[in-house]
Amino acid sequence: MASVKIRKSSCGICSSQCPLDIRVQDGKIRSVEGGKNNPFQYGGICSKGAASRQYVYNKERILYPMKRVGKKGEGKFERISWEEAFHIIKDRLNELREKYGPESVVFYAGYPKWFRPALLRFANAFGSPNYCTESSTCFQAANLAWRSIYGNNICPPDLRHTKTLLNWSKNLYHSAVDMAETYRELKDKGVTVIAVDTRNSVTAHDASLRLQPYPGTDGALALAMANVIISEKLYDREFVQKYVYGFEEYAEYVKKFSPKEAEQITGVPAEQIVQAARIFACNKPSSILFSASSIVHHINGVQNQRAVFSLLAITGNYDVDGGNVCMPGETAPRNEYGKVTRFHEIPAIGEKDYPVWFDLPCEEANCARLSEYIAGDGPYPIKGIFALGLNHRMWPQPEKLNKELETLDFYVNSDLFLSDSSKAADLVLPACSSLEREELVFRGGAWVELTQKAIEPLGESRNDIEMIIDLMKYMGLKDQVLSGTYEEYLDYILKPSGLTVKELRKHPGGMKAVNVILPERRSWEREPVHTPSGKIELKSLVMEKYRESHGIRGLPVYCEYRDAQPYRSGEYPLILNTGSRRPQWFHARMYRLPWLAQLEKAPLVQIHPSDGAGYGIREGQRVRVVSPAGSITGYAEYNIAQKQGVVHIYHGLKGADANELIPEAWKDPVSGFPGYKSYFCRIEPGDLESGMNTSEREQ
Ligand SMILES: Nc1nc2c(c(=O)[nH]1)N[C@H]1C(S)=C(S)[C@@H](COP(=O)(O)OP(=O)(O)OC[C@H]3O[C@@H](n4cnc5c(=O)[nH]c(N)nc54)[C@H](O)[C@@H]3O)O[C@H]1N2
Ligand SMILES: Nc1nc2c(c(=O)[nH]1)N[C@H]1C(S)=C(S)[C@@H](COP(=O)(O)OP(=O)(O)OC[C@H]3O[C@@H](n4cnc5c(=O)[nH]c(N)nc54)[C@H](O)[C@@H]3O)O[C@H]1N2
Ligand code: SF4
Ligand SMILES: [Mo]
Repeated sequence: MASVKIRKSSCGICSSQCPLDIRVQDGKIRSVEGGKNNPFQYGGICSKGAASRQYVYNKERILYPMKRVGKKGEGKFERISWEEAFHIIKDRLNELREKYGPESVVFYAGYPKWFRPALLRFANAFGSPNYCTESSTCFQAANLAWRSIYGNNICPPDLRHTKTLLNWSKNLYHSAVDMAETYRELKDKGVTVIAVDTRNSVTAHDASLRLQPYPGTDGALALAMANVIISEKLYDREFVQKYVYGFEEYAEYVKKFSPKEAEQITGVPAEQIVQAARIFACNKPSSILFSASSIVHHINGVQNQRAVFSLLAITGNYDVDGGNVCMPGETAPRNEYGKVTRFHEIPAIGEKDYPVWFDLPCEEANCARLSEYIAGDGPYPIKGIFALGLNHRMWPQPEKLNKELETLDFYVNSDLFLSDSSKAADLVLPACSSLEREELVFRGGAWVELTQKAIEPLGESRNDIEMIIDLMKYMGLKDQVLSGTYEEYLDYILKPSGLTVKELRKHPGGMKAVNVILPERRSWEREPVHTPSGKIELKSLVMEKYRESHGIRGLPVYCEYRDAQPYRSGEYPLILNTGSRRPQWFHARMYRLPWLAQLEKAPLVQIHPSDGAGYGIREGQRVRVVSPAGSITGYAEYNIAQKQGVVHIYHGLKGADANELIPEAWKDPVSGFPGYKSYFCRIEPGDLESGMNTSEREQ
């Protein structure tokens, strides 16, 4: 037996990319632990990372390229060589380009981020403006809200110097373990943490003050805080006068949201709103920690998020020490990425429906209506999809989307697992995990790692970027950066840092970049803000342009979603909130890992005990959740951390997917983001089974 070696890798399951120490023997992974001796990580990993061996050696891993032999969606495949796979892709994509134009092919990325720049280059070289990603449901709407006000990419809170942290709905103990230690330390340092969360989450529980609004009412809450800050003259008058546009109209608008009125809308006691506003405005510097999802997963999401972000502008907490601070280079107008959707004369999908997305710009096409565009409701026919990690379960009406995917002339998906989305494909490509490739990881403090390949890729699985490089060569597509090897591509990315792949290989734990650009604060003193007015815009001139055509307002107006008929009529009296992160789940991916699957053996429908009593549903009992769009069955779990009148279900579960309950049209008009976290339902008792059926969790 060969001796055990430790390889310095990183976990690729989520974007935290925690460093891992992998013990390897005879080419097999023996154990996985948090990476030691890493100055920017504390050596801990979450339950998902700890189950890495079950992720890598999973029985559903795809090990070879496969070609469909049965009917579409039947899931019958035959092993083929990479050469044959490339040949088919080349033939079919070129055929579609000739027949329908390059725009008929969509280049799509699921959650993983690491390969995205290469996929974008592939789309550009092919000539399609339709590079789009899972970010049509995640992060970009928050970023868009930010950009509409501050003109640059979203700025994180300066946790080192802040005195008040307004944690507006990030449940980081469950969703971003890498931040947990820093967050925990804030309290010891005397930082006042205010949590805004619809539930008393584990993270909110640690805060000094907790506000618990109804889902999707965050805009009203933030506007009421602004009401207090302005009426009590706690705002930063000098900053506002010099650097802010639209203050008068905004101040007039927030008058409607007195704390008392906001209490009616949000369910947060008026005194708490006043208290939070005073602390945020007076105990400065203050900053806001935001979520990529919870505030923007509503049909009023972008405006609610803008109302939240506006609080930084009126209190002078933008780009100052301890406030929300610009990253180096982030104040400059957008780079190569920013031009993406404008490289092409052909408009991208989503441009007509969501123009603000493109004007600000969000740097990629908007695929919120992908299913409808495939069905023929787009600007032109969509005939092919080249996807890396497409998973239909993330979208509202997932089964319908999968059926649409089956109608495409050509659909190829690369994934680690043979997911149901892959089963709808003509061609399936085997991707490898982060433990089977070298990868660049950039951490805080200008720390850069080139992770080590712990083991060789299983079967014939491949690193997606290497695959794209080879495929582009095979297709004769030219690209400045992807024409060499994977290593040359990595060196290109590293260039500004002053590091090289060769050097990093000698330092498996990582190195500090040679060229470090230190951020300079108070960018607004040196240069105009990159908005049409040159100032921070409380009234967005970009958004106001679409008032007539799309009904979009420049002010962060609050829109009451509960006015919708299904709720008002009383037929669906409960608010449906889905997808709050669970520590052991990662969208629709982790159910196949035995260690994790056993932690929660059945689909849970979380309800408040008083709703349980009101609707005659006992804890553990089977319960049917019915919405105007569909119904699913799960098991009731009483949850006192959430508000009465709200039902919460995790998403992505085959056989009980919460996304079947949400209609396609339930979308934010600015971003197209689905209203995952505030739709309507009713609950009905099912049969009184005592045992839970674990086979329901088969994916
Ligand atoms: N374990 C695990 N970690 C993950 C993921 C995963 O699937 N599993 N996914 C990753 C991804 S893609 C993302 S986007 C992030 C998201 O991670 P987070 O930003 O933490 O988002 P969530 O967990 O969806 O929600 C955070 C909190 O928002 C609250 N909330 C829900 N609706 C509302 C609302 O309308 N208003 C307010 N104020 N609060 C609300 C919930 O109660 C929850 O406690 O997590 C990432 N990390
Ligand atoms: N109801 C509801 N729906 C939601 C949400 C919600 O809160 N509620 N959240 C939304 C959000 S914020 C997000 S981000 C989306 C996420 O939704 P998805 O993008 O579907 O996320 P995942 O299922 O994590 O990943 C997609 C696929 O990528 C594959 N994959 C992983 N690593 C690699 C790799 O290196 N290469 C390749 N080729 N494939 C890989 C995985 O196996 C998986 O099948 O879901 C959205 N959907
Ligand atoms: S938080 Fe967990 S899943 Fe995410 S990278 Fe770290 S160990 Fe992996
Ligand atoms: Mo996300």
